[in-house]
Amino acid sequence: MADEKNVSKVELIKEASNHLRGTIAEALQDGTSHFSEENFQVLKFHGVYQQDNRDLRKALKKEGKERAYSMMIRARIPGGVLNAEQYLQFDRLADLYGSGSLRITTRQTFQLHGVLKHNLKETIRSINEVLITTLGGCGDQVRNTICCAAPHHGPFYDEVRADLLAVVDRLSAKTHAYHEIWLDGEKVTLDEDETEEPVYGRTYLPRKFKLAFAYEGDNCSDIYSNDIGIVAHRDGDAVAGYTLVVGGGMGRTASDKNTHPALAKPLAFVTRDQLVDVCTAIVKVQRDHGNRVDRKFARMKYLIEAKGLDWFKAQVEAVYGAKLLPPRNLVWHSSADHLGRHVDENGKGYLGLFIASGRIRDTDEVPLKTVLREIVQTYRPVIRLTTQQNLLLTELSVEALDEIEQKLRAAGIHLASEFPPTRLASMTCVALPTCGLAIAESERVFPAVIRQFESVLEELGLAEESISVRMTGCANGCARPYIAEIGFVGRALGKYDVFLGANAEGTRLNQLFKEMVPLDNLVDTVRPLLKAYAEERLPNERFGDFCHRVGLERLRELESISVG
Ligand code: SRM
Ligand code: SF4
Repeated sequence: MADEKNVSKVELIKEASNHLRGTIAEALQDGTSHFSEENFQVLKFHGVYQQDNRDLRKALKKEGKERAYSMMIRARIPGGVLNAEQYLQFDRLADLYGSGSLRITTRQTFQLHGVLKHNLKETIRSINEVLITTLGGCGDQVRNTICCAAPHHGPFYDEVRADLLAVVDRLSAKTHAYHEIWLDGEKVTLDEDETEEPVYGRTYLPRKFKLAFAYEGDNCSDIYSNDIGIVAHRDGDAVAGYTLVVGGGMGRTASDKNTHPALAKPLAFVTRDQLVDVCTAIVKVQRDHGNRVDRKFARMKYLIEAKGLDWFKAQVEAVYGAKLLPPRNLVWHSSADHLGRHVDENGKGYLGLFIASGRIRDTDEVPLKTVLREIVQTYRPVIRLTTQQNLLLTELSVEALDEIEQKLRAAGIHLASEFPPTRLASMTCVALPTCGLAIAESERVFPAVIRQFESVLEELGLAEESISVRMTGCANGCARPYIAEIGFVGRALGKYDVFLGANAEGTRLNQLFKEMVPLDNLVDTVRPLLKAYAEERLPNERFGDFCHRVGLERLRELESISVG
């Protein structure tokens, strides 16, 4: 690696970081408000993003002052499962050191925003105190591994959970740097032939790497947008094995037509015994062959595209040491989140709450954060964060569910059944003011967009339809907008590209319909298409399928007639 030419700057920083130490420990003591570029890159591996308040940038610059720096901390919570103590710790830290809100992400974990550099160590230490790590929250390694959040019980689900944890364990970074820096762990001296990172080596992976588990039939975790999607098949009450799909990813760069989102493709069927080793082999193939020169093309999807799936499979088989079985056929019955009131296989109740944009905060109108804290303190539920930024309160008695529903209603917090179906299927990314890559608003403007959208649906007699609408503040695709029936993707401040025609199962990408649509015109742009959908749809046809069936040309015609 050291003598390879032209590797990207981040590769050099990783290599020089001594397994992610950099000079973070020293920088934590230097009294400044922010980290150097090198430490900024290394910190990501520890689950920390250095950000600044972009609302204040211009004014501060004018006054000759430095940016308002703070840190975003992203935890790693495999499958999104938290106990009450862990939830309450995040709730507390958000007020104590963060900006007062908790943010559920599209990969079912928590982010804390607004943590000042001098509080960073104490915040990370406190997260670890409740046995949650932030190592692997970000960076060029395996990120938080996601899974359907429904609280199922029984041997099949227990086996999937055990396999998920085994995969996470094998593919997590092993560096001692994390303990040394944040938990004042002893420095460990290794023998010469020992390595701190048996899977990753000195330079980790070429790029971020994402894994998702699903139970066959239920694609609520959007497996096709991951580097590896792992689908559990049933054999009676046990796991028969897993179909692996590989090479998914949403990211693109608006200015480079060669970049694009991709859906993962079926690779192989593996038994439970094979799963961890085959996943490790896939990661190693990407480690050794992925692009380390141009980060725009460093995700595994581009390696598979460049070399072909057959080549890729042969490499995986060579590293694993045996031929792999062909993948099984995958059929999806649902991809909706597990919202509303349910009783699980053990007779325990659970309540799936819709959390707009995953943001848990108190506002003047709704004390959401306070009420959730009180509920968690009183009923001690197991909390499950979903991959659609929502939250499930689980393992509750039916009486407790009644009481919780009453408390929520009394506080003005709507239950999932009280929202229009389209709202429940919506997502946004964070974007401004914290995201350094945002070029347009998302989370902050979406409430007005979705309300306007819902009134058009109502007017057209479509209020009961579920149409997935996802918005992002740039082309990176953090809310997976390219597998939404309607995707609004920020292209410039106040302007969005509109994508249409993905399906509800998450197995078809949408297509670019119109570029640079002003925020105020987004809903009017799709209104004529919704009208045509209301009038011309086939029985049970979803909006995404309608758009796909009639095609872009006709959709554009409909829109231009209405504008004209
Ligand atoms: Fe993301 C970068 C937020 C899920 C694709 N993402 C970022 C950063 C860290 C911006 C940065 O690099 O400076 C954003 C921080 C914003 C903030 O202020 O909090 C950010 N991404 C998010 C979250 C919080 C969005 C949300 O609203 O929930 C999600 C956190 C997930 C987690 O817990 O790990 C989040 N990001 C995703 C997803 C969806 C997913 O994984 O299912 C994607 C698309 C899938 C994929 O990876 O292809 C995604 N984020 C990106 C990309 C484009 C990657 C690429 O291959 O090109 C970037 C930019 C990059 O990596 O250079 C990015
Ligand atoms: Fe930031 Fe873009 Fe991701 Fe939104 S999609 S959080 S704007 S990187």
